[in-house]
Amino acid sequence: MTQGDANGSDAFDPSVEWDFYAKDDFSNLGAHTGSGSGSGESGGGVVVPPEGPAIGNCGDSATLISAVQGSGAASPEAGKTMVVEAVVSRVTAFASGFYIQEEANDSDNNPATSEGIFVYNDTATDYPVVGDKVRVLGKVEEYFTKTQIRRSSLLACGTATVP
Ligand SMILES: [Ca+2]
Ligand SMILES: [Ca+2]
Repeated sequence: MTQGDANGSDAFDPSVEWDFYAKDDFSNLGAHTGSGSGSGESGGGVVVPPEGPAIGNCGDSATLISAVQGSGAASPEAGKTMVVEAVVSRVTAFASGFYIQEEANDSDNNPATSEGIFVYNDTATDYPVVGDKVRVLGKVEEYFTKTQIRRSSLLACGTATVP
């Protein structure tokens, strides 16, 4: 019985530890919310819209490469996920990517903004060929002072004259 009382004081210790654990739990909660909400919601059958824009269909509105590039040294859109649609002008498999160029009528007629951009293939192993019109969804990044788009998905949209 006296031992029971001692156990009672033992129960106090875990309660002190519980306070500590609650603190631990709080920071874990922050980490959990990110991964937990994704798998939890999909597990529950709730459709979670993907982050950022969807790739859409060929011919849908897209961000102009000139807007992705901007007129400054670094892209004003770095870090964002965007969709562009343009014509493949060069394929550099050794650099794991290809260059795309806006169609002539998508040019902003501003020589300070580039109409071309490098698309880094990332995990994709297929390459378009020069003259393919492609619609690319990906994250805008600065890579060794050059702006690139890290390919997440790609739609083939036929062929076009290389601008
Ligand atoms: Ca275009
Ligand atoms: Ca331009």
